[in-house]
Amino acid sequence: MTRKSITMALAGNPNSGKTTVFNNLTGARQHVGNWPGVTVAKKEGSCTFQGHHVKVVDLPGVYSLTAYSQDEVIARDYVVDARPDVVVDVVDASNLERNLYLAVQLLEMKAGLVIALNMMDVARSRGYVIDVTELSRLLGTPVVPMVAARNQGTKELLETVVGVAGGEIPVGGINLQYGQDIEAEIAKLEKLVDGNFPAGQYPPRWLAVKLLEEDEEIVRKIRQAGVG
Ligand SMILES: Nc1nc2c(ncn2[C@@H]2O[C@H](COP(=O)(O)OP(=O)(O)O)[C@@H](O)[C@H]2O)c(=O)[nH]1
Ligand SMILES: [Mg+2]
Repeated sequence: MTRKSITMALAGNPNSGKTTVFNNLTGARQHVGNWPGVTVAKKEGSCTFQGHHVKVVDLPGVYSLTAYSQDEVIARDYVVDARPDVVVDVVDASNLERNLYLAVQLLEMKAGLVIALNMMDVARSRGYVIDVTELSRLLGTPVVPMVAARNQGTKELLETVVGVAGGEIPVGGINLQYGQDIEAEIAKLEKLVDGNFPAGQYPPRWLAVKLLEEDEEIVRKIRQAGVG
């Protein structure tokens, strides 16, 4: 790909190693500000890789992307509003099941997702054998094994991020199926919101599911947009 600027966001559960990955990527090239309108710290940094300028944004650590906490709303809004080229979900390989909950939500949002499968040393020491290729196939998105505490996997992560940003490496998205009755309602709502929502970057199906969940933040945004 030609040289370009790439924006990547780091998402992940608290304690998955996000800050360690962020520091490995950016070194001293980082600064801390605040997310607009709130006192939550926003860390940004950058690095140069294979001639590309990569901006890295550290999102608040969250377990999911509902609207129940300020951190979740910040992370979610950044993914859909700022549209980073790539979202890297730092996943704790020793707590795979719990961590994949967020990964699935990001896949549902059709974020350009790369899984940084961190803490591989901890997973190994507990005797867990993770088939990385199979995990990547199942999720339909790249998975990069890492031991961030020893700066292992950083280069591979950047190679993958550059490949995804350039369109050479495919990323996945998934639609969870909710059964006939709910799917019928989703289809109706999807038609209503599709194209009507000014911030048209939200996937219509995702909006429809959030409306059925009565997600306060999305209901408010839809009302503001004067839809329905
Ligand atoms: N064993 C091991 N520890 C790690 C790894 N990555 C991060 N850590 C440690 O895990 C703890 C939480 O990491 P941190 O980056 O602060 O997580 P955050 O809450 O997601 O930002 C710290 O003590 C790190 O040194 C790893 O790959 N292996
Ligand atoms: Mg942190």
